[in-house]
Amino acid sequence: MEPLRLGLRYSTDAAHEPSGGFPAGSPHWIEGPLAPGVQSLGPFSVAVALDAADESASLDCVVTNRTATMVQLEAVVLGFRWAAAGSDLRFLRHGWQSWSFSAGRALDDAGEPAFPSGPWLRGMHHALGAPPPDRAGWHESDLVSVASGPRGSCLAGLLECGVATGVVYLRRHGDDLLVEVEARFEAPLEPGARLELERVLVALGDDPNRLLETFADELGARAGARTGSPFQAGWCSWYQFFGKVSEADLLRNLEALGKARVEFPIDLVQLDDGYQRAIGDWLETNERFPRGLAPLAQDIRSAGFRAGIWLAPFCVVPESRLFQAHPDWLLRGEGGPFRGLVHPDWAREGWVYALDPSREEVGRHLLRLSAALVGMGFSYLKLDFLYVAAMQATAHDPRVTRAGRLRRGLAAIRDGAGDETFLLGCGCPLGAAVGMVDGMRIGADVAPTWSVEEGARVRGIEPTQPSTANAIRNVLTRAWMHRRLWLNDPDCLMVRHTDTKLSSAELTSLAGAIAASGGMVLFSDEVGRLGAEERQLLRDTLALAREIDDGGARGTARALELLDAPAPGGLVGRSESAALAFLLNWDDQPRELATTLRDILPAAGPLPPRPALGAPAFESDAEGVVRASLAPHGSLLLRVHARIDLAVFCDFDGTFAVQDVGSTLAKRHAGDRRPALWARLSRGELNAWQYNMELLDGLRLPEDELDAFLRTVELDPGAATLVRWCEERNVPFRVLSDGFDRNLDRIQQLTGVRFAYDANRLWYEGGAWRIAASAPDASCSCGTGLCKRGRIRAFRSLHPGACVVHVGNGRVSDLCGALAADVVFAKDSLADALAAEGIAYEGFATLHDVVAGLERLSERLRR
Ligand code: 9PG
Repeated sequence: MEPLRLGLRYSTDAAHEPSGGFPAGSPHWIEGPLAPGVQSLGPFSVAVALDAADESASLDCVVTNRTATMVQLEAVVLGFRWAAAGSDLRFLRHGWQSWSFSAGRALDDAGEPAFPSGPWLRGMHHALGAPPPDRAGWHESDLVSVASGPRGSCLAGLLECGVATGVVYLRRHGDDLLVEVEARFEAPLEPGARLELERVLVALGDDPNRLLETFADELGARAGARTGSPFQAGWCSWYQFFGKVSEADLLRNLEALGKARVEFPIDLVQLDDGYQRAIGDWLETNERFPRGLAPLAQDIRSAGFRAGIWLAPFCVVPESRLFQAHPDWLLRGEGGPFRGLVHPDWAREGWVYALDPSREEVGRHLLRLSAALVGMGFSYLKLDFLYVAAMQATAHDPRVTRAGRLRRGLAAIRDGAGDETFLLGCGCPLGAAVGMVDGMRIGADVAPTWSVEEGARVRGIEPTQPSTANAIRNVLTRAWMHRRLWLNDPDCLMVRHTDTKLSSAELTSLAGAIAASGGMVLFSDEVGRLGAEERQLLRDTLALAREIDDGGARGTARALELLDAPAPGGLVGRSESAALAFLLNWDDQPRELATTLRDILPAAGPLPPRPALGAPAFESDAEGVVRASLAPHGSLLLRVHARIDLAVFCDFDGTFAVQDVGSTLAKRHAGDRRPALWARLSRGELNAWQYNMELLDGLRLPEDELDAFLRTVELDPGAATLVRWCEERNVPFRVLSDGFDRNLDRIQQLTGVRFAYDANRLWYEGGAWRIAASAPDASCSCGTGLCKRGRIRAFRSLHPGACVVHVGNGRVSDLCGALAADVVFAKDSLADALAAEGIAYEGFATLHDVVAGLERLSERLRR
């Protein structure tokens, strides 16, 4: 990649140039060579710092207005050439916000297709309502793009942090590829003012997926991405009830979810659009929610779920009290308040207006709003239609850029909601939100139809409108963002066969895409009406998605043929010990699929692939070719077991963590009942799980007291190193705990150390603990809720060649696990028990010793 030119778009009659408004006339263009150092260009002096490595370079630009007058800086452009790239190229057309089209296109000479409508509609899904006139013939992509051809791949993007908005332009020039990153600033620079632009990243490589992962790693690191939330599983009202949801609908489903809790391990219940008095008045409900929001949040919580709620915090309609009280808080357009969108169900006239977060008062309002919702008991906020704040409109403070308005608004919401509340971005420009949200919708809405229904299509934005195909396309093309920028929300799963036009094959394809992505799983069906098969599909999707999400600290899913049209052919997610390959037929016709799995998964183990989610019949031969007949929009989801040489299972209480969480809590909060139960346990009248049930089920331990205790739990000093050691070597690592999922999730969040685990279930109901065993084995003498021997045997049956290590400290559940392992690291009473039986083990003091032992062990296994 060769740096080519540095250009600026600006105008000097800044007085009547609104921030982010459509430029009145054509701005000036000035350019010089793109080279490290300082140069004067028109009214600016521009300093470029270049940090180049073998295959990648990052560029930091500082622009200073060296004149005595205000200058409107529209954009800074950094241009590069990829010489001899070849002529047969495809590239990723990446969209601006959550719902925007993102997929591969041919890098032909036509450039970005003309938009069939005006700049206002275009501006909902593109950073720019209209590309600069000199971009005719260029292809366009928002935030980032990657181009690929026979000679490899090339990425360019802006590491947005809430100042500029990045647009990437690409065009062929003979056999070369020209790539330019436009950092759109669209704000005034005062005399002498100095602007540090966000870093531009360019990189070459073989694999477009890997380049995008690197881009996301860098962006996440610079913007402080929030990626540590536990796996999110829940229920959402929207895709069953849409805008007509009532309190009765919610309570009925809440009850059904409570009853199905062990069957569906979800802990979030989220109310969507339809409760509010008016768009803008989020704390007041309409007649379908007569009790208001606070009692509802409390009902959800006392049923043992986290309460989530939808709002469009930057949207306002004239019918709202907010609009009437503060008409001056709105972004402005030509001749009046700026119209952010049209939504006939929301406003009598249809127009929806946008709050202007460049105003301090708006920031205070947003802060109070989110604090009020969290105060009522909501700990998950789905923030929707966020793009309206960042559209090209006139702001009160023109020095706050469009990306700055979004980031300021989100920061105010975060301040009010606190660090612990899960914020989901939706309809959200992607770059500027990194570091602000915990989860992000990365595609269009799903719908109970495969494609957008004939009558509903809006010319130009069809690929962004609600439809299951539109949603799945982005699940595949944006998989690389997961746990690098946030947790990906692929949008809701629907498993029902009634109230839907989706065929069984299409429903299963939606489920398969979500599962292989390892993203969030929210489902949206009337729970009580689901039949046995539908419930099975839901259970399996939850389990598979969680397994993939557990597969690494960052997302593992990669699109197959990322840049193919109309969309990638599939997605492969990896767990610690297997891969899930999702292969989709995008055609409206049946299709014969023949795919060589070896190419997709180099290290497949000896066992043949197994179908998941009721995949259609398939054949696989010795060469690793898989054949299947796929229905229209149907798919094949295959679980492929990786070749595993070494796997590590580790106890939690007293081993991975210093304290024994369960027994400390029991001592403190059920101390009086403990001696009698302990005596019965010792006499063999109770087994370990029965003892837990007697002691802990119904325990009245206030949630904040539990939380205060969990904050004191320390991990073993070598815990993080052990997890990293395993991840770097593709050695499956899993905590096996006879403790509880809720506590393990919380401890991971508090310590920032993520790990896969099996544990028993814990939830709160009516303020008291409820517990359920996850994998007891009546035939095993351990008597625990999670038989470790059973887990290890299940693993071995899939990975017959693996050397299995167990690490532990206890003489009940750990002894059970140790007896099933090949190599045991033991301390405390486990060591004594093993010594007494004459069974070999390696002693340890901290998990650092275990890492050293594993190092030696893997050395031996290599020989
Ligand atoms: C609630 C919904 C759901 C959904 C969101 C969002 O282009 N459109 O007209 C359009 C309408 C609705 C929409 C997206 C786009 O859906 O993604 O999950 O919360 O709002 O109104």
